[in-house]
Amino acid sequence: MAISSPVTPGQVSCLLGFIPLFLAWMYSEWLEYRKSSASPKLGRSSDINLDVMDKEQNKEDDRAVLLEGGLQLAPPKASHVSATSHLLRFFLMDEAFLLENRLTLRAISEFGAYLIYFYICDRTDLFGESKKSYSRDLFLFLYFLLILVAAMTSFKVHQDKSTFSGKSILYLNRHQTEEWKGWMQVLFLMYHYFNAKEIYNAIRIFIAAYVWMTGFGNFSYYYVRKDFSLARFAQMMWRLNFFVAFCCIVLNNDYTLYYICPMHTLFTLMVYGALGILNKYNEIGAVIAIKFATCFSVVILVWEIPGVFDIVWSPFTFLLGYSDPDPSKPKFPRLHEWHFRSGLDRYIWIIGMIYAYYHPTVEKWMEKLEEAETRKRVSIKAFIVTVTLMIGYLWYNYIYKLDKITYNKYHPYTSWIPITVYISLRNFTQPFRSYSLTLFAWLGKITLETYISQIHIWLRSGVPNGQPRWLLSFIPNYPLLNFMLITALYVAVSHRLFELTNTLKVAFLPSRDNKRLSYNVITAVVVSVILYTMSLVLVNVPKMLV
Ligand SMILES: *C1O[C@H](CO)[C@@H](O)[C@H](O)[C@H]1NC(C)=O
Ligand SMILES: *[C@@H]1O[C@H](CO)[C@@H](O)[C@H](O)[C@H]1NC(C)=O
Repeated sequence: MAISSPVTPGQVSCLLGFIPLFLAWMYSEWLEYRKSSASPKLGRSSDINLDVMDKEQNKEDDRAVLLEGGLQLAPPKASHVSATSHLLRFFLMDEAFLLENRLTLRAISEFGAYLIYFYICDRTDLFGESKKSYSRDLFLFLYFLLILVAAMTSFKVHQDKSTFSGKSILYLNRHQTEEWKGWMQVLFLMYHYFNAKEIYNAIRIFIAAYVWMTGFGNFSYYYVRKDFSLARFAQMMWRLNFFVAFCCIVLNNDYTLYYICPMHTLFTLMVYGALGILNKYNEIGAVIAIKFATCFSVVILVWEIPGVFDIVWSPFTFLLGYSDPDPSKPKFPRLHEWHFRSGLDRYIWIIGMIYAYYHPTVEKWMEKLEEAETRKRVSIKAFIVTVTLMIGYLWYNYIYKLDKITYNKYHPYTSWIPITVYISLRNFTQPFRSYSLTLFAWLGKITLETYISQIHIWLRSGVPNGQPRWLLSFIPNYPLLNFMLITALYVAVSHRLFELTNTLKVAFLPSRDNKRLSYNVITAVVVSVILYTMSLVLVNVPKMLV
């Protein structure tokens, strides 16, 4: 098994960190086994931890669902966990401690195992690779097949969750948003797999739609819940960056190779900042208007005025710089990729915030419309649908059909058109609003993981920072069979990674205990620095000896 690039200190530190945790997990399983065989009745006691965690998670989810109905909940009670030195207990191999944290250790081990799998698939020659090929027929066949399957097996009519509060239907329901993400994600991924160049422009729209949702979702959340706490902030960053951070270290890639992650992190921070600064005055309409105007001005300043972008971002080149190692590609400055990616969707998150702000108004208006007499209702709706379709058609004809380079120039200013058309058509009748295909919603939940994993365990990049130009191949010469096998593995692993990110988040980022949270953060930093120093030495000593 040949390794395609030299080992980095980052990789060595991950391994050094992983091995003791893995051994500790094995040991804790053995302790658990011994305990349960000694007293069978108590056998499952340490699973409580996970149960509690699951419940916690469900509670969070429930609250989020309620929130979408515009309900406010009383702040939950603070729970105090003593912050005795966990690290010390770990080093002493304290049995009770290991038993208590067995499931966390298990999650870490599983997570580590996937990263090793990523490395083996992408950076060694153990498995083969094959070329991408595009056939429109096959592409559409697969997509429509998936829609058929989804429609037959997972069609669902959602009952409105907030009827008790007097509202007739939840216009922005999670199922719908997640389903929307799913629709787009499948096409986005297939676009990469089959190298479907002809839908390039559509892919740009999908990414804009994700960014729109970032603005929309986060605005609604912070506007209603006003939770700008440290814990919440840390959890948000964890959700967006935990997995990708490890991918970067283990595979020795730049952050911007996974450009979706820095982009969403940036826009999430912008929404957070926009609402968090002077958040006491958010109820005042004029303040919100000024905030929107400020957002626009910041974007115009940074992205539209030549030179400003470089001044603002060049200190972050170490984090956001990227160069494609492929010698056949033109050489650009390190920040070029980041400029391009962040620039394409620079406005759409603000549009998302504006839609979120007016959402309750539109909702009320739509409720009234639903109650209006049939003739009036039908004619208003018909009018809206006709206008929407016309605008959609004009956009398609004059903007979408442009070639890729020209299209990209117009994209930042026009991407709101197709997004608005979709939203308006998707919501125009009440039954239509309440349907969703849960299979797509399920896929929509794990978009971040499927996005990151595709590069390594579905496609293949081969070298650090390489674009995924090949397909991973387990069964040579059987492209379709291989596609099926690889895809099943890939989706399953992505789904597990999604769950593990959550499990570990609950374990390491307590919601209502800032002391423990800071303690965990400091510990993580200290441990990483020590591991990294050790690895630097380990990697460099043999070189110096030679
Ligand atoms: C309509 O549906 C989309 C999802 O398909 C949702 O994101 C949006 O908020 C809805 N619009 C309104 C006005 O309710
Ligand atoms: C905020 O945006 C990020 C990035 O898209 C997303 O993952 C997260 O779920 C959003 N938060 C809320 C509360 O909608």
